[in-house]
Amino acid sequence: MASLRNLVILTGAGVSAESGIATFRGPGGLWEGHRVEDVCTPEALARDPELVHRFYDLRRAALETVQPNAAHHALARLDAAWPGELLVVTQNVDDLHERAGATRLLHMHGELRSALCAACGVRERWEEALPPESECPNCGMLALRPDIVFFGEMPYAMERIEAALADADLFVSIGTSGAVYPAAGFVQTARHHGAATLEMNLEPSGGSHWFEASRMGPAGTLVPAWVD
Ligand code: BJW
Repeated sequence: MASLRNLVILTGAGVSAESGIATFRGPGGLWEGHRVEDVCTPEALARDPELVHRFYDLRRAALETVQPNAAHHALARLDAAWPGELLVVTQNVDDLHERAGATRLLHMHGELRSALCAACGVRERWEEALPPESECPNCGMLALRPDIVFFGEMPYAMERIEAALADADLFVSIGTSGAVYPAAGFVQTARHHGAATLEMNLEPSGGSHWFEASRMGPAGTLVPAWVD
């Protein structure tokens, strides 16, 4: 990696799979019996807020029982050691990257440990299970919801991500199916701006053909081998 200076690393559910957090698609995917595309929507939240809140309360509670794995730790080591620009853009809503020590990190699809006020837009740390009728500590409205980017909503920090992709020398995608946009299009953006591209995934993803190089296998093995 001697001639490289600026790295953008996109992570998805496959990075947390070996920590025991289920991926979204494929056997044993998260919303069993439901397609994630059908339930992770603002309409589903409006229709049945209790169900959606209960689901995220369970997911948040489950964070207590999982730990970062070798892939999270390797990326945190890279973050600490890399002298150039580095940005880890995670689609994951768990906090395993930061618990491993990541500092240059963006959660583009939100965070389980955060609450979003649908009225004023303030984002607060989710200290305890907040029922749907909780008041926003900022504006007092009864509008707190999980700080999760649902389908049809704009992911976070897109301007910053686009800028990092435009400057990237290397774009690496780890553990994502490439099924969800705009993240699935980052490889094309990075290539357009001249970056080298590398995919690491358990199996070829929907976007594999966009990458110049690929390594197939579990992230907990591939990522430390790449970093160290
Ligand atoms: C391993 C492994 C191991 C396993 N090691 N690997 C038609 C065409 C194009 C786009 C659209 C369209 N219709 C609608 C859209 C837009 C839509 C979209 O993309 N829909 C698709 C379904 C087609 N996107 C949106 O609505 C987004 N917003 C948007 O587009 O705004 C407008 C906009 C315009 C212009 C610029 C920017 C924006 C919002 C998307 C929000 C996604 N939210 C979710 C919900 C989280 C809820 C929750 O956590 O409960 O985010 S969906 C879900 O999918 C989650 C994930 O972050 C996301 C991606 O999933 P990921 O991480 O790839 O997981 P999997 O399970 O799919 O794949 C795991 C991979 O790991 C697999 O490949 C395994 O093989 C691998 N793996 N174990 C390595 N050990």
